[in-house]
Amino acid sequence: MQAGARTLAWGTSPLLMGIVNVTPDSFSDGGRYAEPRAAVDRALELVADGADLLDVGGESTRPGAAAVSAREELERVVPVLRLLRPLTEVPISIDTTKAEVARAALDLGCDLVNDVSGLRFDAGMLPLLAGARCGVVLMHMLGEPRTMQVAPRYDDVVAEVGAWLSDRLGELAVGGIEPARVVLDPGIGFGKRHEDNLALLRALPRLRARDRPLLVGASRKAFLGRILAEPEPERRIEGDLAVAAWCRAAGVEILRVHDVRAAARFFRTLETLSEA
Ligand code: HH2
Repeated sequence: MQAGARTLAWGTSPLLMGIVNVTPDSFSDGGRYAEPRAAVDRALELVADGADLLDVGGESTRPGAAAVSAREELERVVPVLRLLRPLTEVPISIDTTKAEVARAALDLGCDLVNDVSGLRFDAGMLPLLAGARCGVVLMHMLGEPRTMQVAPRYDDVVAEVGAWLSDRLGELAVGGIEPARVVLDPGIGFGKRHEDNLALLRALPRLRARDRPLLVGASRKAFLGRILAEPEPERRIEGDLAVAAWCRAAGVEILRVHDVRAAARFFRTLETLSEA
């Protein structure tokens, strides 16, 4: 699919979206890359490790995280994007729910906007993206990060998330964002109980509306901590790789991961084994 000036081409394994958190309070790598130069070095390391895309974010969305102002988010991500854009040709996505941040990122050459609110939090986001050529990651979240894990409830999580993605895709189309530019994401961990996350991962093919590509972001998340009885997010790699194999078998197009090197080597091995 076309995403801004760049093209995403699907293969037998999902494309790897490497996570670049420019936040002091990310749940998984808390503040390590908050300095622009360090974030750029990390991004280039992810590309060398095999990242097919980069997702740059300046606001933590972990459960309970406090919102940051647009100004603060801009101060975090703009220096990184300005330095990074000329240094790599891989598509860059901006992880933001704010139209002002998305606009600045698109002006600096970002190719996709990854809005975990499903373009709900900022009324300016839909018209902005309608007037752009960028790719759009449309993710399902119940509520908002501050409260989403308080008491999430579904009668049938797969049917409800699937219907929401499909309906929202239609609303985006009415607003001027063609479905051909949109990637769908069930939003693992965003207003979901443990069993909801598992049900969604078990039913991935059912979440695909209008043949659009699927993105899964499960890397280091709490449900893996629970399965593995592992409190340290950075020590959940076995869970990440199991999810990677699972998503590959389910035909997922993009996997959002922290440890790109491990995932790339894992897929390279699987691909070599499956060559006829
Ligand atoms: N998960 C996180 C952030 N952005 N975007 C999409 N499309 N899908 C996801 O599952 C997703 C996302 C949370 O992970 P992380 O960026 O590691 O942590 P933080 O929220 O602290 O930035």
